[in-house]
Amino acid sequence: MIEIRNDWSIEEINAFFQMPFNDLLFKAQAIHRDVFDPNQVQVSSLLNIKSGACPEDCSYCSQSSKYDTGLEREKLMEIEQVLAQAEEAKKNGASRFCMGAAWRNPTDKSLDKVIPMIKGVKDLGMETCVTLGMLSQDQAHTLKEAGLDYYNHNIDTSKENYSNVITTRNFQDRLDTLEAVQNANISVCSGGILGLGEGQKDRASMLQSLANLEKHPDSVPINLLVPIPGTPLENVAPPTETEFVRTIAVARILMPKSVVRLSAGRTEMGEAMQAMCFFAGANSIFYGEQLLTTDNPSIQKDQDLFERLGINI
Ligand code: SAM
Ligand code: DTB
Ligand code: SF4
Repeated sequence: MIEIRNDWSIEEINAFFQMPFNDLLFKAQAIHRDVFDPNQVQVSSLLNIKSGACPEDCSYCSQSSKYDTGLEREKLMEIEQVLAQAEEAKKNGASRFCMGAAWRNPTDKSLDKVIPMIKGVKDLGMETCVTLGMLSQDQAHTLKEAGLDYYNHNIDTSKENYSNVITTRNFQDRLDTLEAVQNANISVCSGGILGLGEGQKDRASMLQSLANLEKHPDSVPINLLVPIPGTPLENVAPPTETEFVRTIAVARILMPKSVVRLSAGRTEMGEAMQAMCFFAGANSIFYGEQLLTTDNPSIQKDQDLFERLGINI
């Protein structure tokens, strides 16, 4: 029986990070196959429905108005265009469609425009996810009533490292929104980014914050920073490959029943690296040529990868 805990100590988590690599991966894989089909990966597609001009200063992001990244600002997409993209994603095999907006938080007026998009995507028979920034409790209830399945809201890094990366909000703001989403009975998708200049202790602390939430996030995206020219983090050295894989493995061990998503950064990862992430317990990816503003591997490339690894979507 797999035990679900939310009282992980930082010492226990650091000890996982320090295990011999093979022992760590073996442990993570054993837990993984106890809970999930080890050869099944869930695929979600992303669409940026509102691009650029975000008032936040997240120092990794192409869409912050504080940095000159050359990204064009665009207003909220028309619903017809959104639904056409969702249909395309469904045709390609995606089971969930995730819509992102470069907002600090949605206004009630803008939320009213997103609601029909959620309903439209649901009517296509897909699971729905949105990521719109901070939410009030009322807004979370409104999204639930619209039929929303998942809300993505990443804690991004450790509480200790947070103010080095973002200064326009604090770590607690993120936790407050996660609580509002959980209170509204919407499934939570929350994870972070590696490669922000954090250390191993930060990775452990970030996973501790996720794993000690009252309820584990249903989905935990682990992103590798996609360096964006013009942002403060454009030249930060990436984590080593094994450090990245270790983080996936520790996420799998701490949150056995959560779906761990190998998220941004896959264009820079080879076949063996991605295979190792799946072995360590990742069982979801973003599928389709585009993430929000940056490239993702082509569908053909991912289909070839799955074929070679014997993975079903
Ligand atoms: N504005 C909303 C928010 O911040 O929650 C939603 C969109 S925001 C772009 C969604 C997530 O994408 C961020 O929380 C961050 O984890 C991830 N992200 C943004 N830029 C990234 C990058 N350059 N590399 C990797 N992940 C990134
Ligand atoms: C998540 O954790 N990663 C996705 C999704 N949630 C919204 C976003 C990745 C963004 C990568 C950079 C970009 O394309 O702008
Ligand atoms: Fe805005 Fe989200 Fe980008 Fe931060 S991560 S600048 S909140 S779009």
